[in-house]
Amino acid sequence: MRASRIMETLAPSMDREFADWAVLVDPPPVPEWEFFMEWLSRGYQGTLEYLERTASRRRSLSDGYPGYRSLILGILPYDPRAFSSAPSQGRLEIARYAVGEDYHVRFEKAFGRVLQDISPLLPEEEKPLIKPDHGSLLEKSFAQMAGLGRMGKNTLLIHPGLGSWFTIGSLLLKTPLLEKTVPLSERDPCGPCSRCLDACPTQAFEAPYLLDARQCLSYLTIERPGEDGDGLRKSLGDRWLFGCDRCQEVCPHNREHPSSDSGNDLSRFLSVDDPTESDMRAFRTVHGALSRVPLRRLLERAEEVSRFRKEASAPEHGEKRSSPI
Ligand code: B12
Ligand code: SF4
Ligand code: SF4
Repeated sequence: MRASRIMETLAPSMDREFADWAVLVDPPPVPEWEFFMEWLSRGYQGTLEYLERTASRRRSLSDGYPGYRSLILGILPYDPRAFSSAPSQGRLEIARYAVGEDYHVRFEKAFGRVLQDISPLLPEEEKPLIKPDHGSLLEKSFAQMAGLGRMGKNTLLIHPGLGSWFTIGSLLLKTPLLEKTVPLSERDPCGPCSRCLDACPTQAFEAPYLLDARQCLSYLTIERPGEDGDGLRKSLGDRWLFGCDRCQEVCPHNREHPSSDSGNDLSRFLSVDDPTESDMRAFRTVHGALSRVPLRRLLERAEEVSRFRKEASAPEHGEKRSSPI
């Protein structure tokens, strides 16, 4: 009775805040957990120790968050400014998910408003948890279980209507609600396509659905900026300051998105070759997710790109070095 009353209030609230959403109640362990453990044993997580530390908690909701029974998943599309200009030659670029307000903050605000709506109906002892990204959950696997999409060969969740240009967040409740899921599409989103695997500038995919994070530009520019243990930075190219979108740009499921050159908002690009500290500070104020990386590291990465470009255009260098991206 309580569950259906909460659902009546929750549904319009979630519709208002998210592009799509689902509710899982007492979900079973995620079927991909065994694969996740195998992935860790191969060392593909690199320095992301938190994945190892929380590995057993990632098996199921009850392992990760004992006592929590409802997992409310929300999908937030990227900031539209991420698509208002085509990639701009010569400028430094950030991945589209990082455009605008940090998505962790966007989730906290959106779920915060949902909670305001439903909290009069929740029991007093309820302790809601908002978990965007940093939670001990295999989010894509739960989202797939709820029918919000299927994983593509690029390892990202592809939603039937939204492609993969979105982030996933969750709200956990101890109160059992009613499930709201969509039957998992039988259709494999990829079929014989392998564009993402072919387009990856660092060949970070060992195989379809299998990414070695240590080789991924997103890891190298965000999680491990400034280090060059094994010479990987040479393959970073001169396009990305923070993150990388190549395996999403080529995906046919993202074609419908207004990612063409309509509009002319260049806020995703850093328009100077040698940005000063105050340039970078201002840039980071617009794009909150960049605060995950120390300012000094961002400046070092910008310097690195600038150096690559100078080397590539130096006459004694012989043949012009072309960007791998
Ligand atoms: C660690 C991490 C990273 C690492 C590793 C990425 C990775 N693929 O694992 C790095 C730093 C490289 C990274 C990069 C990016 N990330 Co990230 N990342 C995460 C995080 C925190 C954990 C992911 C994880 O568990 N990886 C471990 C490995 C084992 O999992 P996996 O590769 O996803 O493998 C799964 C499937 O492929 C499947 N599987 C594997 N093999 C097979 C084989 C078959 C046959 C089948 C059916 C299934 C299958 O099972 C696996 C286990 O779930 C999640 C948030 C979260 N809490 O889940 C965000 C998350 C996955 N990242 C996200 C984003 C946006 C990105 C970037 C696009 C950011 C950018 N633009 O730079 C890139 C994309 C790179 C890519 N192609 O994945 C979003 C993805 C949204 C979506 N649409 O799917 C998430 C969900 C964050 C969020 N809350 O929105 N990320
Ligand atoms: S984000 Fe870039 S580097 Fe990482 S897997 Fe995708 S294309 Fe490769
Ligand atoms: S580019 Fe092709 S293979 Fe890669 S995720 Fe998209 S549909 Fe699948």
